[in-house]
Order: sequence, then C-alpha cells, then structure tokens
Amino acid sequence: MISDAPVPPTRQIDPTLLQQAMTLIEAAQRIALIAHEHPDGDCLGSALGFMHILHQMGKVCVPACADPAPRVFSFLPGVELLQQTLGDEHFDLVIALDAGELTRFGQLYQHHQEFLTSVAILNIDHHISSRGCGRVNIIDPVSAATAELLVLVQQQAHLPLHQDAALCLLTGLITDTMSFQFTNTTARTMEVAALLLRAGAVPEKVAKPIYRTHSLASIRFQAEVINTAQTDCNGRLIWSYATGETLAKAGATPEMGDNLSAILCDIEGVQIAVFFKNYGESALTDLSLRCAAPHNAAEICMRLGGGGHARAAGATLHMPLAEAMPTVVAELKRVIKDEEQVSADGVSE
Ligand SMILES: [Mn+2]
Repeated sequence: MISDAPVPPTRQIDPTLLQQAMTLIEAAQRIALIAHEHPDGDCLGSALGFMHILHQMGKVCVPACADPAPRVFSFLPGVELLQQTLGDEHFDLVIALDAGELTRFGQLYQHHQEFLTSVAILNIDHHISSRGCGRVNIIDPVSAATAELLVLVQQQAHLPLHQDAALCLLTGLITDTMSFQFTNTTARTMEVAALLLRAGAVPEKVAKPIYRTHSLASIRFQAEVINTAQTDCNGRLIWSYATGETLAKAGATPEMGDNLSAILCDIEGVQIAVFFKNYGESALTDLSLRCAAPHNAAEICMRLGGGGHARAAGATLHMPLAEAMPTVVAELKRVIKDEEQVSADGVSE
C-alpha cells in the first residue's frame, strides 16, 4: 500500500511567494546577503551558499555579518569575502537570512538602519517566532535550517547549484540539526542533504573541523571542569565552574567553555546541568544551564534575571562565584524536589 507519498522538493514553497522573491532577485544587480550577529553554521552557510548561487546567475554579491566568522568555519568557500559592514550601501536588494527581525543583525542593523528600512529586503528564515522583516518573507518553521529552505528555493526556481554552494548549504543543515540528531530533522531534511551530496558536497569536510577537531587547550579545559564537577539529588543535578585560573592552567580562552553545560547535561541520569564562569570581574558570575524535560531552562534562568530556550538558557548574577554557586544550587535542588513531588502526586492518583 502506498500512502503519504512525499512531496518532491521541487514544489514545496508557495508559488506566488517564490515568484515574488524571484522578481526581486531578477531585478537586482548588486545584492547584499546578511547573516545574524554571533553567526552560526546555518546563517553563514546560508549567506555564502546563496551567494555562490547568485554569483553563477551573474549577480554581484557581498555577504555581511556584524561579527567575524568563528575560526571553525574557515573551511567555508567564500568566507574570506564576509564583510562586517555594508560599506557604501550600494545595493539594490538585501537578502536577510536565518532571522526574522532586523535587530537580530546587530551592529549591521544599527550602522545601516536608515538604509535597511528603505531598501528592498528578501527575508528567508525558519524560526517559528519570526515575523518577517522583508518586502517578501519566505518563512518555514518546518525547515530544520535556513539552508534547507534555500535548497527548496533553488530546486523550485531551477537555480544553479555547484559544489561550493552545496558545501556551504550542507554546513547549515549539519550544524542546525547537530549532524541530523535533533528532532527538527525530517525526511525532507535528508532528501535535501542527498541533493547537496549529489551536487558535490562532502560531509566530512564539514564534520571534521566542526565536530572532530579540538585544540589540546580546550580538551584540557574540559577535563578541569569535569574534574571539579559536583552532583546532588542522586546525580540529577550537576554543576561545575571555571575561573581565570582554570583558563590559565589549561591555556584556554573563554569561548572554549561554550559547550561545557551541554557536556555535563549529557552525563547519564542528569536532569539539570549548570556551568558557572567568573573570569575576572569578581562581582559578576555568568551561568549557562541545560536541562531535560519537564524542566524548563528558560523559566529557571528568567527567575535569575536571564533567559533563553526551554532546554538551554543562561543568566548573569551580580555576585562573586563563591556566593552565586550555593545560591543557584539551592534553587535548583528546590526545582528538582518540587518536580519529584508533582510526579509522585501524579502517580498516586
Ligand atoms: Mn538556522
């Protein structure tokens, strides 16, 4: 029995919307492609990937982002062309990628506010919260990555796709799905990945620098933080910390701690993981928190004056480390005990 035959990736976008987008692109000669601030693999891969496609169509393109690309993305073809401003603003079209609000483009928006509020913008994004910041907005929260959506555009509008574009777009897919591990990965995500591989993209070129290459300093830093981790609530709560001294001991830099709360949270039995950092300013302690359902990291961090997502959030406390840690740990013990009480009540009913 055949049921639910997949819609081929050649006709997934509302044709009227796609036509409007193509009209903007066809009329433009100089196009800026902008990626959101604090760039990730998807916004960079999308901006550079679509730049390669537009180059092949004879357009003059400038990719831009408020912040430089992290060094781990130096393998992306064309990353050396990334600008941190829109220069003389001599563009007929701006394609805004992987965010649906102009403020998400940070300094790029602040420096070119007048230009960006008057120029034609094509907004392509996959965030469910996006309202759209363009004259034409292609927003599809079903797409695992903006890069997935761009491949649908490329397929449906019959645009060229060569190897460099394919590698950039595959980077967006791989990073936003954590190598196809997150629940946002759909059959269509895999079909789009297959199209990119057929166009010449090699997954290892993405996975090796991003997931398998670690500096010795970052691994030593990780080891320090894991060695000093403490647990409570029968291993459901774990926390650790780093100071300027921890960094110096490992020869590490602060951004090497970006993934540590996630590593702590992946330890068996852990429901809530917190990583505290205080690298200099003794009166301020940052924390990043990860948790498993039903706990809500955003709610917990909001009570501490921060915010974020349900599974990952953060906060900055106006306290030295020695005061911040016991305060937050006591609060998290309460969170876990309350949840245990709720589930116990649920079972007894
Ligand atoms: Mn994305």
